[in-house]
Amino acid sequence: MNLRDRFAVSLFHRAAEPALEWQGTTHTFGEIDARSNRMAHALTARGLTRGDRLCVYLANSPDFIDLFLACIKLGVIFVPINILYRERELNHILSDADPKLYITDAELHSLRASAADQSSELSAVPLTMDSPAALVYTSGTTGVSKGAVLTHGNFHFNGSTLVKEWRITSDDRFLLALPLFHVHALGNGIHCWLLSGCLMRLLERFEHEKATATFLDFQPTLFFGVPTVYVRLLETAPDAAREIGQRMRLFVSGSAPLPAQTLEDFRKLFGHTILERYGMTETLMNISNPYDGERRPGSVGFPLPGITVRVANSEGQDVPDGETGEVYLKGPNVFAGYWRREEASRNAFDGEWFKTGDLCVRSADGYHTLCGRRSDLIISGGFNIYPREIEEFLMEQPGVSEAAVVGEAHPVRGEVPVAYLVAREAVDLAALEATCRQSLASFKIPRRFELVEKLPRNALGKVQKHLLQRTGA
Ligand code: MCA
Ligand code: AMP
Repeated sequence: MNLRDRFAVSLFHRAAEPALEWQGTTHTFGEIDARSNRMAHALTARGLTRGDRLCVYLANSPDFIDLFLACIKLGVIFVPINILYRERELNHILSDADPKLYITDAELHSLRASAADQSSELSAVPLTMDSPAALVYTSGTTGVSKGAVLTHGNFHFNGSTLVKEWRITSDDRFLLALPLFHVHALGNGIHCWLLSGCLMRLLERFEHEKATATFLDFQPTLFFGVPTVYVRLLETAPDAAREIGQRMRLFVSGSAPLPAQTLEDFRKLFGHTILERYGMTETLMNISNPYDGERRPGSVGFPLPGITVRVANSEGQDVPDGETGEVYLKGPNVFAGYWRREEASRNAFDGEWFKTGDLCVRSADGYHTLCGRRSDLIISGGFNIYPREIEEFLMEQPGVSEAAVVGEAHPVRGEVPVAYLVAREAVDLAALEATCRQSLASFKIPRRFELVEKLPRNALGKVQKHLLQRTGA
């Protein structure tokens, strides 16, 4: 049993049903099955076989889905790359994943041409739920991005759990506007769609200026967003919001904290309480507010069925309800380790428990509320930024002797990065910003650079970032 067998509930048994709307064209499940089979033959013709890696640097499109399904069917390991990454970030992933093939727009063009002549039938490759399906790169506190190995079983468990818990059925109309290179859209979006057999309209990206028109036109019943998307949707005119809310069944938020005020403002405008849940690349979804029952503002709810969660102190012992600890968890959702990094994989676990690095408090009635992280992490518009990576980059630049990057509150993006620099000689800040723009993904570029005489440090020499945040406000 593997993901291909599970996707057959839609790709084979619902072959004639409408599956995907993309830029005015509707594809059936059968067409998607055939397209991905042809793509699988085209990849085989390029020499790809089970266990090889395929890196994909593409925006959302049906081709992206074809490539993912082709990999699932062949046992090729799919490696999606954030399209906002620049050369430096790309080079690291390309050398680490060691792919047989790397697909950009140009390469896609020729691959599509060779797929067109291939057979739409494909024989089964022996794969199990333990077979690796994807490597998804996630940065760590070390600043080095690591590939999380996600198996067929991880994706299947996650998708089927969410379908059940969030009551997703083939009657749903699902609007997906998140980037497919992250697990929010790939692990939750694509899998909930294919396992439920609903109709999905895929957008190239979320554009807030067009959001109202898209919602009114497609009339979705199901939508997944990051908090920034919900803040943007608060700009919707009241009449349109009411109409959208009447058709809608479920709005889900995750990837970053949803402010309680946004949840409340959204409820007033659309008449829906957003369901907030919590996940990670390494574990897919862990904890979710209930479909029925109270969706508590500021809280992420209860562990999903089959997942065991503990809240632990720094010695790994359980803390009582009401006290802060780190989220430890185990279950069929937990990844198979970091690609070719045995030590990092070992360090991520305490025995059988995966250590998430997220801090939380559990209430007496079982709701979990996240309250920060053990390590530095800035989340901007749902994209993760590890300050250490930017600090190291800044310190490589001429004249910069020290750098500290902190998150500053932002009304739409949640947080944005700001850099504090100690210079050993004159630093041209405009040139520095231009260098960042060339080398780093747009969301990682500090929104401000401030020169300071020295960084505040504690007795151990560690930079006290909270002091910078205060002076920088
Ligand atoms: C953002 N930008 C993009 C895209 N998204 N460019 C191309 N394609 C995209 N898909 C760039 C823009 O060029 C711009 O760059 C900046 O980001 C902000 O764009 P703007 O139009 O102002 O958009 P916005 O209204 O602020 O909304 C941004 C967004 C985007 C649509 C919310 O941030 C987004 O799609 N975020 C989702 C990220 C995500 O899926 N995370 C899940 C990670 P410039 O600033 O240079 O002008 S998985 C995860 O965290 C775990 C597992 C979990 O729990 O889900
Ligand atoms: P990633 O490494 O991209 O998978 O991001 C995972 C991280 O996003 C988690 O470790 C959390 O810190 C954060 N995250 C995900 N969902 C939520 C949420 N609902 N509230 C707060 N933080 C979240």
